[in-house]
Amino acid sequence: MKPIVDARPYPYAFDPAHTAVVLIDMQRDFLEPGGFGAMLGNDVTTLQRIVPACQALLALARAHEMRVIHTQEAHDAQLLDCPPSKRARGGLSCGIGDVGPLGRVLVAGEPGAGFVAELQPLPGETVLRKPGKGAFHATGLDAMLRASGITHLLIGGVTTEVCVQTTMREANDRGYECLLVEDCAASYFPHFHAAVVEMVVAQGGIVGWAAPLAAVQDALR
Ligand code: C5J
Repeated sequence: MKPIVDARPYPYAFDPAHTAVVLIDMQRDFLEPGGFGAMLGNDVTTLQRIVPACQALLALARAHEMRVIHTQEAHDAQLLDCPPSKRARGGLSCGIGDVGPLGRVLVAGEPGAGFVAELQPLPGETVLRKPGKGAFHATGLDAMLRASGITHLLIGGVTTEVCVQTTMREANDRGYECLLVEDCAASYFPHFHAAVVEMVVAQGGIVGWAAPLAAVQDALR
């Protein structure tokens, strides 16, 4: 019998052998003072609050030998994969590619692009660098998932209405069965987070399912 999560809008059944946990962009640039998110004027503490829940989600995935994918929004050093339009957004005096307190902002290999200390990938887990907001854009994610027989995604990370929601919509359109683990995702704007959860489950689960981490843990007991 497959585990069944008490989810909205209706129960979500999944086989851990065909399920990946996708943790979106839990990077210092979004969660720590001096990073990209803070430079845009955001209060990063709203994102820091989900770190313990994300640790618990990773622990669950590891205990049940689920595939784990950590995505990372970061550009190459020459910014060849960063559209000028993206760089210009926000009108920042120190923006993408510039040197800030956490190194060059959103550039691969710089301290800010790295994951927060509590959520470091383990050997064997996938780190997926992505230049866009969605994890399927300009990456090999779809091919990688299909090659591994992954059909279901448990999704968390930041920020709910930007990279998490974009990725979930991309995945849904590609036929993946997606569950948003509500308390493992966060926005700088809590009302945006709440709105995304409702958007996902509305209309019979038009984008997928949503449930708290405890419901996923219960399903796997
Ligand atoms: C943003 C993200 N918000 N990971 N990135 O620029 O959501």
